[in-house]
Amino acid sequence: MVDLSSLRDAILDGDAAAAATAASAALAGGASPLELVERAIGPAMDEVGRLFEEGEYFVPELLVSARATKQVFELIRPLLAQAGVASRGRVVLGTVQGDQHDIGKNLVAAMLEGGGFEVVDLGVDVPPSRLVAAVAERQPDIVGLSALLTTTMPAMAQAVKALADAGLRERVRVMVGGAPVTQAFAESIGADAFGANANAAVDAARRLVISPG
Ligand code: B12
Repeated sequence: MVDLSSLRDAILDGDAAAAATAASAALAGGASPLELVERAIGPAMDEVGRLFEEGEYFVPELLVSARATKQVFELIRPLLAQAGVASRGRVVLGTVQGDQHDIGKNLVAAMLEGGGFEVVDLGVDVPPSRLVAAVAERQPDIVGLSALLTTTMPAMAQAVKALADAGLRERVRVMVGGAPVTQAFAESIGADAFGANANAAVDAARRLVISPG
């Protein structure tokens, strides 16, 4: 098994150039793009979150780590897309209105792509109107919504309601996630699935396309 500790360390140090170099070396050494996400990027960002909570890291450290992660995603995204055979389905994904957190969403996007899904990433701070327009235009099988703030969880409910008001709710399955989100909350807003992490997101997406509705 390829040693991914230098990639993990580079992300923790927020060193984007070192992260890209370590990622390239790991890929050349036989690691798969998915392994990089599961064994290095995910654990490193969990650790960054923990260090922030404990007061050891502050916002600047968070941002440089997030940037290093993005650099690695640039490198592995085309490979992840190749790895997924025929598309299992299309997912429109975004962080809800008022919320700028995208590290977890980006991990979910990468894992979904690695799992064979086509992902349309709407980015962060997505208002219901933009979500509705994207669903109407791109006709996804699944909508994935992320929220990291308790104050933006209601925006998830508003997004689901906006889909219903636009007559699109019956056409898509909705899955939700993010640190404050729970299965009970997902059910309370009428979402079809909840995923606690990026692996669970892929499992949920697979279930939703097998039994859509
Ligand atoms: C990084 C971070 C930031 C960065 C975000 C950078 C970026 N580009 O994302 C910055 C510095 C910008 C930031 C800003 C703020 N933050 Co902040 N932030 C965090 C932090 C430390 C880590 C979040 C993270 O990336 N975790 C790592 C990823 C991998 O985990 P994740 O996001 O949970 O995602 C996983 C799962 O939840 C799931 N998932 C996620 N999305 C989805 C979607 C679907 C569909 C599915 C199925 C699954 C799924 O899979 C992911 C992968 O496993 C958390 C603390 C924490 N430990 O969670 C605080 C935290 C979320 N932030 C917090 C706060 C308060 C803020 C600010 C309001 C601070 C301020 N006063 O300005 C602002 C808000 C800005 C805004 N409007 O959004 C609070 C929220 C408190 C609350 N109860 O609401 C937290 C919990 C910190 C704290 N303890 O106080 N933050």
